[in-house]
Amino acid sequence: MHEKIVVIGSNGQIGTELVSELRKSYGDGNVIACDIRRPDYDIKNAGPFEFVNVLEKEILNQLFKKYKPTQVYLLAALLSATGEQNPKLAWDLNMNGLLNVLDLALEYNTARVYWPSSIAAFGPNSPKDHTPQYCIMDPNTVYGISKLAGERWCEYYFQRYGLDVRSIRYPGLISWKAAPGGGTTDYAIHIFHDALKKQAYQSFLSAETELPMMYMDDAIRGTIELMDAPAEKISIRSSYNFTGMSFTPETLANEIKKHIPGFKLGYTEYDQRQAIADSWPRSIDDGIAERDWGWKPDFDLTKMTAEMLNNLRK
Ligand code: AKB
Repeated sequence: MHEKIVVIGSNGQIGTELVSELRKSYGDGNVIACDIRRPDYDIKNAGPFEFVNVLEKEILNQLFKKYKPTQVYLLAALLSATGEQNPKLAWDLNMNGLLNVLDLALEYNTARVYWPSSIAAFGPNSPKDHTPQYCIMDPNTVYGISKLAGERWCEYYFQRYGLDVRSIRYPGLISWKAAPGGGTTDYAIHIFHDALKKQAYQSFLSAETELPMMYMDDAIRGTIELMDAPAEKISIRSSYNFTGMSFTPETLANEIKKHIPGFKLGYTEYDQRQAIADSWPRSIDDGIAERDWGWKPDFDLTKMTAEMLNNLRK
């Protein structure tokens, strides 16, 4: 099938890299980058770009009408930390943005829709270690609540209308190309920038706060592999557990010290983000993703740290 792919939220941390990767496979002209902000990357020069606010349904409708996309990736969202500063906006964007896209995908016969969930869909009473696909989920951030509700909507649209929606529960994503977007796991990116600039970093999460993480190259590959998998292989229509590695600020700092021996890690005063991190899993069991579509991460802590430092040095 000739693919036309729309990526909404193309300027963000994931969108920036996803658009480049999709354009390599499907051709620059067939991947339409969309955001509310002008892209400052090659995205605009390489292929089509549209200004789109996912909450403006008529503009979104025009987008679907113009391109008749075969695939839509909806990445526009407010993340955990920013969401707590503006809970109503986070709910509105994360929920109504999703519903607008699901409705238009049905109306315009979009073959496949991708929407990301997160480890934030889990909560303080979810098992902390090797958190299974199915367990108690009691998120206590507005971001997590919107992700859990969004997962239920995705499954609902699949079961009720047959819409082929696919989703992954992303862990913290670590990348060097585009800035992170206001999450609790962002420390694991800031630490690399400060390690190179100042040989020191003040972490807003405590030394022993362990969280599931993944290097962006793995996240992009896994996302595209999920979208390319035959529909009959997809047994989860809410959102798949997905992980690459787990570490604490202290273990990450020790790995950085192997490259920058003088690196010093300090800690800031208590921050709201600590409470968010404490409510999330320490590690994730993603065995169903492995079984269904062959998911396997390539980057562990050692390989990711070396890659981050090499690329940021350039
Ligand atoms: C965040 O920290 O909010 C995100 C996430 C884990 O979904 N990176």
